[in-house]
Amino acid sequence: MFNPFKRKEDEQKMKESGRMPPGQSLTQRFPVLHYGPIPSVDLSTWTFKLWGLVEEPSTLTWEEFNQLPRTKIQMDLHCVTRWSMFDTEWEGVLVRSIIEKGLLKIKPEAKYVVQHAEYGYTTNLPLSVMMQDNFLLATHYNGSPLTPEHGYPLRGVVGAIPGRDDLDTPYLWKGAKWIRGLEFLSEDRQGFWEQAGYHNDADIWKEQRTQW
Ligand SMILES: Nc1nc2c(c(=O)[nH]1)N[C@H]1C(S)=C(S)[C@@H](COP(=O)(O)O)O[C@H]1N2
Ligand SMILES: [Mo]
Repeated sequence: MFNPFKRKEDEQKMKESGRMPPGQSLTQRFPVLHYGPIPSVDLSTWTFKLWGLVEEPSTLTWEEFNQLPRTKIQMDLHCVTRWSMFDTEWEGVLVRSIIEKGLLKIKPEAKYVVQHAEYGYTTNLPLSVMMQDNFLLATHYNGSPLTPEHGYPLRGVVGAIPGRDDLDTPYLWKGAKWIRGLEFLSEDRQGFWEQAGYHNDADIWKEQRTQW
């Protein structure tokens, strides 16, 4: 429930515990933020493609995607527009686990990954970041399937795992809602917001919001 007094209190706690990145403030609601319309999805024709610098490009159906090994993680989300949400719970597929299990074989030259979503939205990350524990191809949020506005049926999501100072943590735009595939590259290629001037690395602790 929205409660302004509780909000301030919780925000203070997060600041004291070192979980609040500079320039952020706590939100109690899950804002919806994206460019363009919300796609409608037919799971019987939905596919997820893996291509570029991979040994074998593949196209997974929804059913096949759901047979991949699954993981649950708790993360704090930080949006470049300055809201932060704490202790959110996500379930889905870790890119590292499909690579480690040999379900996806990437070529050694692959160093960067572009997420491709509906309507041409893209965002880029180094492969090393996408393989961390804090990047998930998520089907569920807080125990339920994603809602259409938050990326149903599948989204990339990236956030901070409390205590994991070893992880790079980018802002939330580095996770594409309505994601339909991953393209593996040897050279970096900037995505939608990055081309518009958002910071390529987007580190929440260094406050890398824009390139200007
Ligand atoms: N496909 C797509 N994914 C997207 C975006 C978008 O415009 N299109 N916006 C990004 C931005 S800027 C943010 S902050 C988050 C917001 O996720 P939310 O709406 O679930 O809060 O989605 C990211 N993923
Ligand atoms: Mo954003």
